[in-house]
Amino acid sequence: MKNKLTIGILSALILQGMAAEQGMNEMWGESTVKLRAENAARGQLFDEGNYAMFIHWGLYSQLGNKVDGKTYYGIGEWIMNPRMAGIPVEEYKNLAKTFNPKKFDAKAIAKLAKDAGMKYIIITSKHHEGFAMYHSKACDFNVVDATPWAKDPMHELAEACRAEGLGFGFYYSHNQDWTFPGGNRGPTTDEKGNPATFDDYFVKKCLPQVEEITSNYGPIEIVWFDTPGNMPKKYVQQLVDVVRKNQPNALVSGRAGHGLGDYQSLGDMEVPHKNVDGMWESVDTTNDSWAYAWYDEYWKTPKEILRRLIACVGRGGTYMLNIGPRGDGSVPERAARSLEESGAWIRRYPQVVYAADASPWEHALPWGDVTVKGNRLYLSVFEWPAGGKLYLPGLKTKIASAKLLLGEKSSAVPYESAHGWTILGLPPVAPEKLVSVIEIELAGEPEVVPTFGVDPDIGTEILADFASVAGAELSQKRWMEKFGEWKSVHHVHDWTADAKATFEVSVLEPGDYIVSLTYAGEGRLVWGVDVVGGEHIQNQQNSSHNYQEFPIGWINFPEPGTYAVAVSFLEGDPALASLKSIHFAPAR
Ligand code: H79
Repeated sequence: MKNKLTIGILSALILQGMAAEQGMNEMWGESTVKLRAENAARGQLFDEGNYAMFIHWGLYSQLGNKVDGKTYYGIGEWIMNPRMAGIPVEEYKNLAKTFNPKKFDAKAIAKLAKDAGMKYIIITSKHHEGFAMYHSKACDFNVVDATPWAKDPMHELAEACRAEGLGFGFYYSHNQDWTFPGGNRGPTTDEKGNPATFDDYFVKKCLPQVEEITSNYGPIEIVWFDTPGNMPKKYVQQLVDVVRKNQPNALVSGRAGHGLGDYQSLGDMEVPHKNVDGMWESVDTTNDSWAYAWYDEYWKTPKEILRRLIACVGRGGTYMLNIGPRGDGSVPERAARSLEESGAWIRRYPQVVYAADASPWEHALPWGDVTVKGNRLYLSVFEWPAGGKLYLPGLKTKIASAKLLLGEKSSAVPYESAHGWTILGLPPVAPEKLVSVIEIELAGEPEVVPTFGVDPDIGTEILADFASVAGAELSQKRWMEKFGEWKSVHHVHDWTADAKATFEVSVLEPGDYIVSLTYAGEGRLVWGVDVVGGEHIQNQQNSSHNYQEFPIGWINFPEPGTYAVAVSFLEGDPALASLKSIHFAPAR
C-alpha cells in the first residue's frame, strides 16, 4: 500500500509552464491533496487493479469524424465544436434520429475488458455535447427518448460488468454542455429566447442527471467528471455530495475541480516519467482519438500497451485505456486484438501489474521498467539485451534470489555486482515474445540509488525532466498534435550564455560513448557537452521545430563511477532552442 501524501502535481506543472492554449487548471481541474488511507474503503479496484477500460461512445461515434463528406482530424467527441466541424445545435440533435447501434454487445465489451486484464469500465454517460447515453428523465435528449433504437445500453453494460466481476462507472461532463441552455459553451438562451444561466443548466439538467447515474445502475466505481473549467465550487460540492449520498464507495475523479475529487488525473494521454506520489491515474486511448474516428488506424501494439501500463504502475499510478466503439456499437477489431494480446500476457504475469507498487528507481530503465511487491522486484524487460547481460544500476539491498519467469515456471538467474551495479546473466534469446519478466527477491526492503546508469549494452536516454538546470528554464510544454491529441515534453529552454543542463550518471564500463541530443529549434545550432572535470566536446547540427535526435560526438568516461555531464547551448537562436533529452550509446 502506498500511504504517501499526494503532491499537487498539476499545480506544480502549472507553475512550471502553462499549456500552450490554456491553463491546465481550466482544462483538467486542480490537484487534490488526500491521504491514500482516507480513500482505502473507496477505490480498492482503482488502487490495486491499476488498469481499467475507458469508453467514449455517443452520437458523435456515428460521424466518425466525417461530416458532409469532409474528414476532420482530432478527437471525435469534439466534432460539433467550431474548431472541428462546427455543427449547429439543432443539426447535431438530429443525429439522434439515426442512432441505431444494432451491433452493440454489452457482454462482448465486458468480456473484452476482462480478457484485457482490466478491472473496471468507465463509459461516457454524457460528453460535452450533452447527449445522455442512458435513459434520463431530466432531459429527453437521450438514447431512449430520442433515438429509433430506444434502448438504455448502460443497464446491460452495468450488468455485464457485474457478471464478469468487473467494476462499472460513468464519465459525466458536468461543466460543458454544448446543447443545453446555460451549459458551458452551450446555447446562451432557452427555446423561448430568454437568457439561460449556468445555474439553469445545473439545476435542470446536471444535478438531476448525476442523481440518475448514481441511483439507477447499481454500485459504481467512479464518477469521472471532466474539464471543470471555471465552474464555481458550490456546484462541484453539490455534485460530490450527491455521489457520496448515493454511492459512498465510489471515487470522484480529480477533474471534478476545486480539489474535491478523490485522486489526481494527469493530463490526457500523459504517462509520467517520474514517480508521482498519492492516488493518481493516466487516461490514454488505444489509437489517437477517444471517440471513433474512421481514419484513425494508428493503434497501440500489445507491447506498447504493456509499456504504458507498466510505466504507470511503475510510477505509482493507475492506467485507464480507452476504446471508441463505432456508431453501430461494434468495437474496432484492431483495438480489441491489441487488448486481448496484452491481456493474455497480463494473465501470465499478474504479479507485475495488480497491487504492484512504484519502482524505487523512480523512472524507467533503458531496457524496461520495474514494479514492486513487498521485497520482490519485477523487472519487465522490453528490450532484451543481445549481450546476455542485464545491467541494473544502484540496487543497494542484498539479493536473496533472482529468477527468469516463464508463466508459472522459472529458472534461476546468475548475478554478480560491481561498482554499485548488479549484473544478471541471461539467455541470448528472450523467453517471451512481448516482454520477459525477471523476479528478484531481496533480503530486505528495496533500497536504490536512483541515479541514471549509462547502460554498457544498449542506448540510455535521459530526459530533461531529470536535469539540474542553471541559467535556463526547465518546464513542461504541452501541445496538440492533432486537435485534442495532447503531447508533452519537459524541456530546457531560454538558454543564457553560461547556462547548463546537468545530468548525473553512473558509469560501469569505462570507455567512449556516442552522445546525442534530442532537441527542437531553428537553423543550425551548436551544442556543447562536458564531462565535468573531464572532456569537452561541441558540434554544430541542424534543427527543426519537431524534436529530433542529433549526434554530437564521442565522449570518454575514463573509469567506473559517477559523473556529471553538462549540456550547454553555444550558438543559434536561444529563444527557440529546446532540449528534450541526452542519449548515450556505447561506441563500438
Ligand atoms: O473526453 C476526452 C476529451 O474529450 C476531454 N477529456 C478526455 C478524457 C477533454 N475535453 N477537453 N479537454 C479534454 C481539453 C481540451 C482543451 C482544448 Fe480547447 C480544446 C484546447 C483546445 C481545444 C477549449 C477550447 C479549450 C481551449 C480551447
